[in-house]
Amino acid sequence: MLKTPKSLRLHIGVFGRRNVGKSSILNALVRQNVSIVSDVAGTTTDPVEKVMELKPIGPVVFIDTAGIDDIGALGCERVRKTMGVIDRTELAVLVTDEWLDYENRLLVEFKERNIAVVVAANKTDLRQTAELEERVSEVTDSVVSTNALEYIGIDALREAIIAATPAEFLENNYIIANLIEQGSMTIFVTPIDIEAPKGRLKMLQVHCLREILDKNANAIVCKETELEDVLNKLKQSPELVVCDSQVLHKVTCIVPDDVIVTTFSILMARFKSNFEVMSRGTKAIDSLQENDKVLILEACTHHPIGDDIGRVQIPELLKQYVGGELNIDVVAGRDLPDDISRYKVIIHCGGCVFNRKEMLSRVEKAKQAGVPITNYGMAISYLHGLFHRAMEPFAVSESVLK
Ligand SMILES: Nc1nc2c(ncn2[C@@H]2O[C@H](COP(=O)(O)OP(=O)(O)OP(=O)(O)O)[C@@H](O)[C@H]2O)c(=O)[nH]1
Ligand SMILES: [Mg+2]
Repeated sequence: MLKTPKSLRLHIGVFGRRNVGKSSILNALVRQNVSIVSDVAGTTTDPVEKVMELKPIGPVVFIDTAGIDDIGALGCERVRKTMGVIDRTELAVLVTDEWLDYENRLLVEFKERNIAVVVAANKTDLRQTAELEERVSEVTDSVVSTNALEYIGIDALREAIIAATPAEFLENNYIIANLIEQGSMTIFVTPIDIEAPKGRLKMLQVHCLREILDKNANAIVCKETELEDVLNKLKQSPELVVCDSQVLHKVTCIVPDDVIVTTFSILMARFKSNFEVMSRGTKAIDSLQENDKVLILEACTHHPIGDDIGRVQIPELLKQYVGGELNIDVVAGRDLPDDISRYKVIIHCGGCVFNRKEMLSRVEKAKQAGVPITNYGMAISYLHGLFHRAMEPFAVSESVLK
């Protein structure tokens, strides 16, 4: 893999009203003309993304957005898209040339959602006084004066962004390394079926392999059909087996009981989501009754193929478990159905293509709607009676496991 996947990059969203200089600021920050600039209000319509390395943070993605004050039917649609970008924003650059109610509302939204904010008081060349900066300082402490046309204040803005970066992006945030010891052996079991990406491994698996190597530990990758053979060839049992959810049942039949077995999507729930909420949400499966509504959410929008896990496997397991029909909606991509409170439980995929913030935003929305949320790996292990085993490596309270 040549590049860090987008989902692992710090997401920096650039927000503000139309024409304040959002695209100019983004271009100046990345030193490239990636976003179109013009004096026509409403130039940026769809979010524009640019990935880059920002030392010392590392890989980031900047997202330019349409103005928050856009009007008309199309304008409303653009504002909706901009608000959607907030769901995946970890750090917001709020560009302004006059502090109005729009700015106030955006700031409140960021603060409520725990999103770090840096304000760029742009177009300094058009102002005689520091009135705007003083006004902003009353409501937030990170404000930088900029003139995007002449690149003035852009280095200071970059520094302010680095200073405001959430600690988890500066510290090491592991997916598997803190579950294994140096010198240990992990086996990855991954079916190479028609759903497997062509000619490569899933990025999550590559990421895990890299962490294992960094830890001076070892890994073997095999298909579920070869697992027994691989185990027979090893002189001692592996410390950990991680498999795709759809082969969990098969894998646990092969791997000795004293070996820890979990799934990639459970690792994802820990790495990218609210593990505690999702673990607790799993138990809601028990309360399902015939004809209840279940929402299955999938991050990728791939064309459904074969025994698709979200569309076929989980629904079948759920119906068997409940012993009757269920009303199951499967929704793929970024948009959530309007009223999620209609559902009895939400089952989410691992979310490899989402960043942590977007997953957490979804968990938060489920919480606000009062709907329990769980994830593919947890739900499948639960439905197979293997929840306890698949959750064993993680510190989960007994009340969740029972
Ligand atoms: N004088 C001055 N003009 C600026 C500055 N920054 C941007 N502009 C100008 O302001 C106009 C709007 O800039 P954009 O970067 O397109 O603004 P935007 O916020 O992305 O606008 P929309 O995409 O329409 O929402 C352009 O004519 C820019 O050249 C600045 O610091 N000073
Ligand atoms: Mg723009």
